[in-house]
Amino acid sequence: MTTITIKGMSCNHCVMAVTKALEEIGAIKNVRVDLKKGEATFDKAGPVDMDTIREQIKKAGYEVGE
Ligand SMILES: [Cu+2]
Repeated sequence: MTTITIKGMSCNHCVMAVTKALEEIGAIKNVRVDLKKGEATFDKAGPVDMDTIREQIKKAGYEVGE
């Protein structure tokens, strides 16, 4: 399981948008987004490039923290 920090989420709509953005990346499964913690966790079903994740999140209007 991988956990990343997502910056900029403020409501359930943001959670849905981030979840969808991550699920669109083919090799990512079981996405769970924690609004309070500002975190997203997921499983990798194959190799996933961190830059791809960053881009996807950015396109949705949020930012991946360090
Ligand atoms: Cu929102």
